[in-house]
Amino acid sequence: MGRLVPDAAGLGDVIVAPATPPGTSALAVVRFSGPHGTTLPVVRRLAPDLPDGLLPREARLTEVVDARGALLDRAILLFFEGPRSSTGEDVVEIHCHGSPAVVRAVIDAAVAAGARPARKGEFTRRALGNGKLDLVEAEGVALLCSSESRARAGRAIGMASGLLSRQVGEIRSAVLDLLAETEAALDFPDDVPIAAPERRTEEILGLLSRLLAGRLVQTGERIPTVAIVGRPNAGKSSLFNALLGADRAIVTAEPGTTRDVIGETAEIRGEALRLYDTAGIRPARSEAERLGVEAAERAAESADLVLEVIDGAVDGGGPEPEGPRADRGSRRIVVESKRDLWGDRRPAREGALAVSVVSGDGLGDLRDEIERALSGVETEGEVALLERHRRALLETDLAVREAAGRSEPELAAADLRRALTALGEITGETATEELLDRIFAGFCLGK
Ligand SMILES: Nc1nc2c(ncn2[C@@H]2O[C@H](COP(=O)(O)OP(=O)(O)OP(=O)(O)O)[C@@H](O)[C@H]2O)c(=O)[nH]1
Ligand SMILES: [Mg+2]
Repeated sequence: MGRLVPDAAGLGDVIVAPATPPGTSALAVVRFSGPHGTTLPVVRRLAPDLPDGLLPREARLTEVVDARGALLDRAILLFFEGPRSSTGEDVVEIHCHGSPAVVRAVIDAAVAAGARPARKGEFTRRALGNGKLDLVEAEGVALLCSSESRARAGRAIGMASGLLSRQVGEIRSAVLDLLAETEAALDFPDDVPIAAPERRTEEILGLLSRLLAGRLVQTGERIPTVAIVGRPNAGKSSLFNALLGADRAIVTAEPGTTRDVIGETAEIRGEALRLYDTAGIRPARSEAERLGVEAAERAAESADLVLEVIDGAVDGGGPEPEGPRADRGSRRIVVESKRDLWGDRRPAREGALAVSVVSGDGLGDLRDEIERALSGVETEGEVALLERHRRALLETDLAVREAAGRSEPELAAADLRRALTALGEITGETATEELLDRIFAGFCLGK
């Protein structure tokens, strides 16, 4: 049967994409989704020995072949029949061996069999279209799949699992009640008590301010950078390794060991950050050292946080580092190293945090300080918001306040409808295609 309108968005296509990241792993998942009855015929061309009566949700070991019938892999295949699937359509997952070559071959074979490579976020967009999740939940999924730290993942899961949507829903139903009362006052001006709307307005504003107190997160949020700097031999590389939990940088008793900037992603108190070890700063004795010192200074200048390491084993804590001393606006924590060598003879220098990588003393406090310096915000029990959500909530707040100040019910009702539109933009009921395009462009492939 021909279509009445051309399917420009490709909604009728069977789409395919890897659902797992590139690189080698034990398993990789290739996922298909298509309208009812379309997915299995495509998949059968890849997996010709699938039985006719394939049951939904039954794991099947099957051979996967290319267009010429050559064996690509033996894999587990799962069929989820719409609407009981992640997208609401007929979904097939092929769990193959986690080799990038196998995954590529399976995708190529799928395309030869009639599937189309999915666009960014296309699976989630189909799920949205089929009412499997709302827009906030879709955004939460995107945030979750780009989360590099536990804390960030924790905030995303609140969004992805519908926590924010439920709270927005609560506000929405309170606004709807208020609107109903306001409209009743329009129709039957004499019957409605005046006091009720005030209490309801208070309730709505209270719910809004609770939500607005939530932490703002950004999609594609850059992870913060932390540079460790100081004089040669101060113990920078030792601290770098200790914070990383791995012996990544070379440590020796010889000053000038580190010549280059070494960057690694670390997790501190659940937050991901990029940690840099740098060359000790002193008048350079060679071209390589000079370049290393310059790179260290650049790293310190561009970092969100600088850990300035002072050698506690040198008399009196040693001279001040000559390098990136001047305050260039980045936050810094002064760390006095090697506490095990001096800690029972004298206190730490003023304003410095004493640590020892040998005894582990002070490392916990340092992690807390780093976390505090980078966030400055308490994270317990908060609801994460995207800037887009915050703007819509502020718009709702304004509209509800304006409604409360009106003496004419017609005008109040118009304000409240504006509030409902703003709330609907958050969960997607009143979101435009343009907004959806913008949001889904930020998704990863295969989501
Ligand atoms: N006892 C003790 N020794 C430490 C501690 N931290 C570092 N050291 C020693 O101090 C020396 C220098 O350590 P590194 O970590 O290489 O110092 P660095 O600042 O990276 O030095 P450069 O790369 O040369 O600038 C090594 O011999 C370490 O074993 C500590 O907490 N306690
Ligand atoms: Mg070093």
